[in-house]
Amino acid sequence: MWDHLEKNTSYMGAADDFAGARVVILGAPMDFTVTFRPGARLAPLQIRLVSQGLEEYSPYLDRDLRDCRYFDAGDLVFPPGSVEKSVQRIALTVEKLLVHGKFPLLLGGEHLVSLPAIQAVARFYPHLAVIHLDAHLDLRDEYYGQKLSHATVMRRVAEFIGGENVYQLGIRSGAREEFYYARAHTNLFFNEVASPLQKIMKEIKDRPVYVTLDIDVLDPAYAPGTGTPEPGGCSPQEVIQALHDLRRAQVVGLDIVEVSPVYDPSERTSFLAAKLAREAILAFSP
Ligand SMILES: [Mn+2]
Repeated sequence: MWDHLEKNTSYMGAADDFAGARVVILGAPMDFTVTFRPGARLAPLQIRLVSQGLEEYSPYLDRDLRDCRYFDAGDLVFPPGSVEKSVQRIALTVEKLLVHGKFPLLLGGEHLVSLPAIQAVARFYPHLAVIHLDAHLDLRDEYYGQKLSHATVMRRVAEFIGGENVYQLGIRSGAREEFYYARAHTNLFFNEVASPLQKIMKEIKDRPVYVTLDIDVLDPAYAPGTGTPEPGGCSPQEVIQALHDLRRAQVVGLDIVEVSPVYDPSERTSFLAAKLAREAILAFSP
């Protein structure tokens, strides 16, 4: 389709019809800035592989993937180690998808991949709200001297769109200064996802919304395959419920990041991510 894309396998049931699709899956297999445990670059492929084991029908929504037209664009190819060029490549590709009227469903990769995606979406949809589901605030100003890192991603997002437009849910970890920054600049909701979402729905429902979903918002019991697991997280049901509730908002893009298959031989984390992707496709397709 475009430059710098390669495709080894597709998410289950994806049609070979870019023009007719609303949701377009795009893999961003990057983990160069991860400091603790790398491996998230393997997630887009693994999520697609295990997706074949899921049903196409969602009993929650009474919708079937066969009723939706969505396209799998494959994975972006990154110049290894070049954070700036990789981030730029994500922004350019997401921009193109938006120009074509698509809903980008990005599969990370580390959380930094969300920054260029959100910047592209915010340029395209003014007054964007970002729903950030994560165990971690990711609000450091820099990490090991780096401004662009998976530990600083939401700080850069807050600076770009204004912290008042960032809603951070499920949070239960961060440095003291990150929590102080959040209390002063963003909308912080400690530990929970579903009930805070109910509270903010009025504020966001008439605005374009981008959802960034770090898999570690879920408890490591459900999602052990991630770089920085944080005990005390929420359940899959809570996140699925949140995705369904977000149908009442105008969600224009979504990512699922920080799945790291190597730490989970049971593959349950990838299965969970594949199921969340299914619910997102069904929830946000016309
Ligand atoms: Mn996280």
